[in-house]
Amino acid sequence: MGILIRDATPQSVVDKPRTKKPPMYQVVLLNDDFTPMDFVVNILCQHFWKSESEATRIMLAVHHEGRGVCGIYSFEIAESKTNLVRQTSREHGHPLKCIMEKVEKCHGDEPC
Ligand code: TYC
Repeated sequence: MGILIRDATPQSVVDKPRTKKPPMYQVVLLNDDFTPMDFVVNILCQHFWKSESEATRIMLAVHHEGRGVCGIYSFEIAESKTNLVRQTSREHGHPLKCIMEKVEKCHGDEPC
């Protein structure tokens, strides 16, 4: 009789799906004292497909709380939108700051 060698891999690991969801990135606007409010609203409408009222809500959240999420995307899309916001702001002479952050955990009804 041969020797039975047991695989030490836990069943939970064996059962785990091998495909991992790609990481998602949120594009975030930061507040400053100089960028006009209507410029920020236009950015949100034109580049993030927000309605006028949703764009105004996000802009005011940034204004009062310091930052706000414009949307959640794959790395390439988030990078290109971040660069577009930065470039458009510079072209208009505004200091608007836009960053992208890896989404660590999805919560609530945020798309991820
Ligand atoms: N705080 C700016 C003002 O009072 C408005 C503003 C909102 C600027 C959002 C940047 O991401 C921003 N004009």
